[in-house]
Amino acid sequence: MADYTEMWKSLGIDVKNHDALLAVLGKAYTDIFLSQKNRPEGMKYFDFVMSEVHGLRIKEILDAKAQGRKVIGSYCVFVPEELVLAVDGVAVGLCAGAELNFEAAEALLPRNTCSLIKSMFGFKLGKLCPYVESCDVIVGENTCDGKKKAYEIFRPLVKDLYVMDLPQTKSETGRLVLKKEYRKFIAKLEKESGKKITVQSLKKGIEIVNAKRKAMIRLAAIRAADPAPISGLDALLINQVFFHDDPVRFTDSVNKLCDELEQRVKDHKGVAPKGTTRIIISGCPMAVPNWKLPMLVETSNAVIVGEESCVGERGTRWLTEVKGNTVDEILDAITDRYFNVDCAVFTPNPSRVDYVKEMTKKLHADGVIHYSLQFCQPYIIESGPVEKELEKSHIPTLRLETDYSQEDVGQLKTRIEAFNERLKKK
Ligand code: BJ8
Repeated sequence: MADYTEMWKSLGIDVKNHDALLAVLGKAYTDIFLSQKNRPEGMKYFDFVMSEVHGLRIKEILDAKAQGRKVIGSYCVFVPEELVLAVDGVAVGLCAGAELNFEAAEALLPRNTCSLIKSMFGFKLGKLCPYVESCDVIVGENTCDGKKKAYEIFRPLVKDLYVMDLPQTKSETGRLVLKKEYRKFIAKLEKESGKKITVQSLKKGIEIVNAKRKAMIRLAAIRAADPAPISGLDALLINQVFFHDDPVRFTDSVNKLCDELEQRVKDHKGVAPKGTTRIIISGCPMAVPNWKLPMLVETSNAVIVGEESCVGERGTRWLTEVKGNTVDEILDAITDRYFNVDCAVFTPNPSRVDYVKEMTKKLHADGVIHYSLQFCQPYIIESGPVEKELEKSHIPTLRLETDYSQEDVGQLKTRIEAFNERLKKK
């Protein structure tokens, strides 16, 4: 990686601590990703992206800013990238996947807050994330109580926090709330960028994002093959890169990888032997660099074949229909698309478990691991009924609760191995 010290300094990054962070991340990446066997050649692009994640990509974003484009950060898949692209903005999903600076975060938040929220504070308070520091606007959302209340404390820490309200029921009123919020968001984006969203710019934004999601849908479908042509770790990484890479280049790279994977399937070539235990992970999103659980699963003689998560199929499986002759009509199509997202903050939320069942069937999975972050009430509470429903359908399910620390690694590994034994005896 080139020397980006001056660029980081210009963003107010704490360069010393940031250097230490990059060293830890680089080692973890080598140990977890580069040590895998039979990786597809196409993963080289994603290895490169990760090696430059705080370097070249940030430079590209700052170059875009210098040309007058606005950088819009977000923490949730309910924030439509289509709208950001329609004002020629740069959309960045902010990650919050590491246990960094939690002491500082806990000075502002209760200790029993989920790791994702603490990480969001940790990165900001420690001045460790060049993405956060590059944003012109950060978009929060009223989803779970944790995030909703945490944004109140987050607001004074950042340049411009814009909070979007979200419905909690899949009712007609809920849909109207969502559309109204998206309308308000358009006004914010137009004011910020000085550009008006037109039918043409909105359709162009939809096309770019649809192409990106189509590539992910293609990748998800290829993983039905046995032997698995790609590891769950690599597939998760691609889902994580989805949030911050240039969308057109990303789409192209995923499609190239899919060409290779389809050939692998024809050649019966995989990352693990045919017949290896196949697992689906369902639950809370895993933001970069949260790789703990997939690493434990895939070093326990199993392969992950799908993620029912916002960093996974919940975030990518729906496309936006390109229909309508006015911005308002197109906004209806965008609202319809996002209203499908079955996050556990919705009540009731039956489509989520239905889709886990569907995924299990189409990806020929042997079992499901339900992953919740500690103190995440929506997913922990929903995990009970999800487990019940899956077991009723003869889908073995393991419920795990964890955080970003490494303290429970041994305990988790034991439980995962015991679960694998159960799946083998099926
Ligand atoms: S649409 S899943 S990205 S809200 S883990 S902060 S829920 S206490 S992340 Fe999410 Fe949007 Fe839903 Fe998806 Fe709260 Fe739970 Fe923490 Fe969470």
